[in-house]
Amino acid sequence: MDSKKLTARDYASDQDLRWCPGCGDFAILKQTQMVLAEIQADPAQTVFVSGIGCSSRFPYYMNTYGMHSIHGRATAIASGLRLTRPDLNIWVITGDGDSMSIGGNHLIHLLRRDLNLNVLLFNNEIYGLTKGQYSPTSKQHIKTKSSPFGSVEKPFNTLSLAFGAGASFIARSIDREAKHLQEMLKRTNEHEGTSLLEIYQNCHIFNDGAFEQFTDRKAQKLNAIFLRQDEVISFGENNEKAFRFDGLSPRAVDKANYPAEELWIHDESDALKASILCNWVESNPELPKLFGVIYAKKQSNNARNMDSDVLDERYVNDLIKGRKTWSV
Ligand SMILES: Cc1ncc(C[n+]2csc(CCOP(=O)(O)OP(=O)(O)O)c2C)c(N)n1
Ligand code: SF4
Ligand SMILES: [Mg+2]
Repeated sequence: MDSKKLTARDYASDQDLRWCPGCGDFAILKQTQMVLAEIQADPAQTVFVSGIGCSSRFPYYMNTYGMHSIHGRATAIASGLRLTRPDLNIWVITGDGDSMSIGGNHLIHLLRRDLNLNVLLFNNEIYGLTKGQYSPTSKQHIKTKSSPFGSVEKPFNTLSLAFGAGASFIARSIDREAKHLQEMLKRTNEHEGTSLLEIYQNCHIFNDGAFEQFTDRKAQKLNAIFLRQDEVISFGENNEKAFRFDGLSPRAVDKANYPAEELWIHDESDALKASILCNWVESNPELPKLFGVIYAKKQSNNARNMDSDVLDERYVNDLIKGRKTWSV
């Protein structure tokens, strides 16, 4: 890399952007390019691997290495790349259909293996590219081309799914919150291991307004909790509500009635509390949805060990020359 300071524009390719005007993907692309400029990522060492979907067109628009791969298999292809090229900074771009329908199997095993990859899950709660069928994250009863009478299935709780699969980093942001999205992209990149960043993304053609309750300033206060490390988890129109533990059960209380130390203070490294956030807060329809870093496990460098175990040539050579192989 030459010594010239790179700007966000340097990470943009010369390809025409083919997303519908107004699509949330534009904002995510822009914030990603800004973050890469901020950290001065070397384009020659950076790779974006995507599956199939509108969101998966992302690598075309990046002036880095990239691969628009196979539906649901970006996670598998990126895993192979990670194991052979530990020097690269690898990002996986996937949609809610790509990662949770056809690619569900590969996503959970990547999270379990915890290879050092950054996964950006563009969740618009719909299949955009194929023109508006419901997806595993679509709200129940949604009427789409493939569910004309309303969908029957309950959507995945994405946070709980990731936590259950053993994810070491789980975060959520949204296309319209530029600063927050930038901060989450940086955190995603910094984490050693598989980092899952779910990004709510508006598909204004097939599922417009699905996340309006989190972007409209007034509605956001009632419907979203923005988690901050070491701060009381608070919500409500005037941030007047918080949680207080009754044994292992959190109860919503008026913040003013308790000293801060008696309230739930967010600690992203606490696995038990992360499990309560993912499995209880997130799935309670009466509570706001979570944004920010929900869980970030303090790593013991397992991810690196696994890379080097698999890559250790001596091990492979011993295996091939050893007694447990034979020629036919
Ligand atoms: C093997 C295979 N099955 C189905 C398809 C059709 N297909 C292409 S993209 C897609 C879903 C995309 O939805 P999502 O991942 O949510 O991406 P979005 O377009 O919403 O960004 C489907 C079903 C395909 N291309 N290949
Ligand atoms: S169909 Fe939806 S997700 Fe796809 S480019 Fe258009 S607005 Fe974006
Ligand atoms: Mg989608």
